[in-house]
Amino acid sequence: MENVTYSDYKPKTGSFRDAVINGLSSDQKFIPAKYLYNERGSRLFDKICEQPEYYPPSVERRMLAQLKEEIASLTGTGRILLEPGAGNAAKVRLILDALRPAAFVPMDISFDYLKSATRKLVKEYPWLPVHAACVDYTHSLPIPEQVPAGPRLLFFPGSSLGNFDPQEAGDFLAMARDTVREDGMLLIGVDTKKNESLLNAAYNDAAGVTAEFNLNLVHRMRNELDVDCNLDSFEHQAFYNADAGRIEMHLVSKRKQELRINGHRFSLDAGESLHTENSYKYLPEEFISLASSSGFQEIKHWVDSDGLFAIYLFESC
Ligand code: AVJ
Repeated sequence: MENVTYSDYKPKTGSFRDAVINGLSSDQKFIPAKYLYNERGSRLFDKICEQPEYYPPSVERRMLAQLKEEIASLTGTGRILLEPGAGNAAKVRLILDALRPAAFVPMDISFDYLKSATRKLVKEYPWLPVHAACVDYTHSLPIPEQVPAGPRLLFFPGSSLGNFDPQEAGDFLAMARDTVREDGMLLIGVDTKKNESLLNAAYNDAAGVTAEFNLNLVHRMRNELDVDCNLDSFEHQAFYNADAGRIEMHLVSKRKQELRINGHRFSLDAGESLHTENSYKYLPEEFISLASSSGFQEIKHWVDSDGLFAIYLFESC
C-alpha cells in the first residue's frame, strides 16, 4: 500500500466567477469567505497567525501541546485522523506523536498548498501514512479510497468553524458526524466570546497583514476575472458585531466605482462594502448545545486560563 496518496475533489473552475457575480448581485454585496484561501491567501493567513494581535493560534498551540497526552488518553491511539482545511498542517504536528494515528487525511481547497505541505509532513513523519485530498469542505468531506478502515477522529482546529453562520456550522457538524460515523470523535478548537477590544485588535493588526489578506480578493478579481479595479480603491474593515456574536470583515469601496465581470456591471457607492468574512465566537455552553443538535456529545472541553480560546472533544451519539 502506498504511504502517500493525493486525491482531487476540487470544485469546478469558474466557481469563483459565479460566486462573485452572485454575491455582487445581492443587496449587501458579499464574496464567500472560502475564496480568501487560494495559495496566496493561505500564505497571507499564515502570516496573520504570526501577528501579535491575532491570539488564537498561539493560545491554541499552547493548549494542544499541554493537553496532548490527556487528549490521547481519551481518544486512544491508532485512529484515522482527518483534518479539513489542514493548510500547512502546523497544528496537527503538536498532537501526532501523542495520538499516533493509523493514517492522516489532510484536506484543503488549495491543491498546490496541500501538496507542498504534505511533502514536508511525510519527510518528518515517515511512520505516518498520509492521504491528502483537495476538498472544498463547505460542500462535502470525501474520504480517499486508500484510507484504511478504523475509528475516525476529525480534527478541526483554529476556529475555522467560525467562518460558518450558526445554521451552516450545524450542517457542517452534522456532515462531520456522518463522516466519522458511530465510533467517531471530533476534536475542535473554537474562539470564545470576550472583551471586544481584544477581538477588534485581532482582526486589525498594526502591520496590516489582515488588510492585505482581505484585499487578496480584489487581487483575485483582477487576475482571475479580469475585473478592472484598483487595489487602492478598497479599504479593509473589520469589527465585532455583538448582536450577531461575530467579527465581520468587509472591503469598503473608497469611491463610487463600477465593477465589470463578463458583461455584468455592478456599481458600488463610495463607502459601500463587500462583506468578505464572518468569524463567529461561541460561549462553551452555546457551542456544546450546537454540537449536540448535530449528533455529538461532549467528552470534555478546556478553556485557557485567560478565557481566550476553547478546545472541545466530542464523540458521536
Ligand atoms: C481561519 C476563519 C479561523 O476567523 O479568525 C483571521 C480567519 N480572518 N483574520 C478567523 C481570519 C482574518 C480566521 N479563520
